[in-house]
Amino acid sequence: MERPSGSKPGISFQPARDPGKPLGRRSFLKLAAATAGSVAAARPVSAAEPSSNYPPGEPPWSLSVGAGVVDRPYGKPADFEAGVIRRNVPWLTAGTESSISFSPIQSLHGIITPNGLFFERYHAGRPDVDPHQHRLMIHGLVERPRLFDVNDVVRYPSVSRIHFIECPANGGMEWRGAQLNSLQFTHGMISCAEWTGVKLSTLLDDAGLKPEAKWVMFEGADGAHMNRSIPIEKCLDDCLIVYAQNGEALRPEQGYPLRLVVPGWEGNVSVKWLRRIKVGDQPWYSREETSKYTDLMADGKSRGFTWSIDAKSVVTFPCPEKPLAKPGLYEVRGLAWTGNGKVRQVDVSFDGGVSWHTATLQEPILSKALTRFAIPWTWDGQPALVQSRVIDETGYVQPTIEDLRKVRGVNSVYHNNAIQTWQVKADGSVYDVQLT
Ligand SMILES: Nc1nc2c(c(=O)[nH]1)N[C@H]1C(S)=C(S)[C@@H](COP(=O)(O)O)O[C@H]1N2
Ligand SMILES: [Mo]
Repeated sequence: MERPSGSKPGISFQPARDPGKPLGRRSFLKLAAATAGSVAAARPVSAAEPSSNYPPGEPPWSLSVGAGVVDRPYGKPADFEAGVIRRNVPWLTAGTESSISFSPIQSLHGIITPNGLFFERYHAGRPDVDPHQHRLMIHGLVERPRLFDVNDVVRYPSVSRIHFIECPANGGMEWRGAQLNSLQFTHGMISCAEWTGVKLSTLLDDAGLKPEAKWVMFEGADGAHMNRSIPIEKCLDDCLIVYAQNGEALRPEQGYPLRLVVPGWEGNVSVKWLRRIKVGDQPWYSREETSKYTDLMADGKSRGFTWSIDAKSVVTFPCPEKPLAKPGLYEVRGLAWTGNGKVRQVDVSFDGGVSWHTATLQEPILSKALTRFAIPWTWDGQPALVQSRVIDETGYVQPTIEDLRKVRGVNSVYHNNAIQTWQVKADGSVYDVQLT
């Protein structure tokens, strides 16, 4: 297929690979079934249904007494929303204990991810931590080593902040080409919550940092004992030790009962089930910052400590799971975020990046949080190539996948923040493609 006129010469159009071929036919069928199911659930009621249920008629649920208050001591979504769930990609990892579940961002609204739909990433499964037996140790280069229980942490002055967490492997399968025909799978390793806890600086001040303190190691209570080293400047800037997520205790999936949140940095450093904080004078060079979470470049060398999440955005409607029903006026919607602070501007293209239109940013626009954008679009029923491009408050502009590959090659699985292209076909269906 030809790129639209006005685009750079010599550029060819590369559609999403059939995931069934390189990845095994059965996995593809599972993906296709999952996608088809959620699309069907979103379809409007058909004209064949009895119109006596519509106003001024009365449907059955208006003519009887509803359920009482005792059957749902803890609420849950409507049964009709059963397709809005986290999903995993079976071929991605050897087992589910070292895997990832993707958030259904194609079905979410606003900037807060409901707790039951927050993406999950485990290196050794999800431990069942007993909060009464859990302790947080602070030791190393401090004047007063500490052993806190959860209540000790809760007694400190509290703060609530809205921040995203994104695994740097989000989009990692798309480095070599468009691979997954699904917004959930190309971008669903991101979620955003209101976190409540204590500033890390408060706990470190209380323990008393020694003058040589330069780095801090954080370790989880899971079987992986997952641990990362973070420079003291970031620790004293905006890191949080949290015990609550969107108003309730952290979910076990997110690190119950205590978690580190490192705003704007790759999700891996936000250590869950936090049990140990050790202050030192140099990094620990743990597995997660040497063999993993480093970026293998084209020349075979690796970049280390690539913490910050660069600015990224994606159109969430339309997308493969949410096609266009018919020509007409739509509000095109999406999400933008940056580890550098706030989102300044998002532009949307309907012709594969030839022309751009500035979208409206929706309030609130918070630092290191998801930001919503929207722009009206009258779709004329012709094929289109829909993209979004974010510029953050530092002036950083989201790159194309070609630009990223020029600098970084295709060896890495991490930090792919490229502009996403959705191909809209004349029948309104939407596909993951790359313009190369
Ligand atoms: N203790 C511990 N912390 C952890 C992990 C883990 O496996 N064990 N996974 C990390 C990774 S790789 C990411 S991307 C984030 C994911 O956070 P979430 O599962 O709350 O979405 O947690 C990080 N913290
Ligand atoms: Mo991750």
